[in-house]
Amino acid sequence: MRKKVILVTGASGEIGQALITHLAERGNNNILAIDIRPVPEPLRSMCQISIVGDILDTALFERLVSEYAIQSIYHLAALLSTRAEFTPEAAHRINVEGTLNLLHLAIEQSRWQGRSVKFLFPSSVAVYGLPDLETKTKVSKIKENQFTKPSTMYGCNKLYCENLGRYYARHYRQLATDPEPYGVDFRSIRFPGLISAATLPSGGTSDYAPEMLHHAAQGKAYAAFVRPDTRIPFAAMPDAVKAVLQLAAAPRKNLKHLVYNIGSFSLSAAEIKERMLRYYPNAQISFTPDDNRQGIVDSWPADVDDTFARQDWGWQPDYDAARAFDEYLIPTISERYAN
Ligand code: AKB
Repeated sequence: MRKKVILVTGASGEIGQALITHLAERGNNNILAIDIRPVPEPLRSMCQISIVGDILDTALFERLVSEYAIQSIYHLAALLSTRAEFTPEAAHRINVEGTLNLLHLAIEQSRWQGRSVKFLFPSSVAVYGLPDLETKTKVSKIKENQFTKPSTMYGCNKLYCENLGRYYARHYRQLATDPEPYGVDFRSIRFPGLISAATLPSGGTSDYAPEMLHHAAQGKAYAAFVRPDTRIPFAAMPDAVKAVLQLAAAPRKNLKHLVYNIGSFSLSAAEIKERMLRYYPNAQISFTPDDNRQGIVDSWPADVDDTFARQDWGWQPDYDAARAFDEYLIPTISERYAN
């Protein structure tokens, strides 16, 4: 008999580590973790098995089909927006072809198991492309169907993979004489910038917020690569995990969409600095905008309209800005660097 598992790709990444920790703390001992880097302890011990593997390795997935009955897939592996700009073709391979491999794995598993395998896909506010700051200000809370003209390879990848997911969910092999009995149960969230106290970000353009926090907590000077007035939506990592699991648990019949915005709080870089100084009065935080990275963040929305997520699956953040800093970020990160 094949072992029943939950597959998590990008297991060593920020969302991956937070999700696996959360699942393990609630008794899930059937996690199959995959990452291009070794899954670090204590995370590895929380998983049934962890594999150092490449999501571009189709032979790996063929082996997995023979050994595991994958109940659901949390496909978190990706090259984020800044890193993707330095290697756009590699980013396309990883972010798009890698996702295609996972969708193919999901459709195969759906056939084997006689049911639609759930596929949770983290998209991003990077799929939006506001043409200028005036429009960004006027739009304020962006809706899912507005300005989806990304200016980064990462944003293009995420938007295309949302559409790939829709194809695998509703139209896969639509001209076949034996049409697909079970599409993939594809579900996606467009995440804002995520701030974790437990892990450091890597390769994102929203990273100035968590970097500011981690530097202040260590007493290190930090020069943010954006202007003080730069504003995008953020969420505390525990809310990101909550949203993924809440969407995964929602009855399919309640979901009128495949892709959802979620919002928690929207802060300018200056407002983040101001909050940092309340806790770390001696923090040395300055602003040295990098024009190219600034251009990327300026194309992202100031905030998101998450009405559909609230209506269809009851989304409601646990952490607004005040609670995120007072009850999660500062206590957790202070403890992290005190030890
Ligand atoms: C990035 O900065 O690339 C990510 C994102 C906003 O999706 N954190």
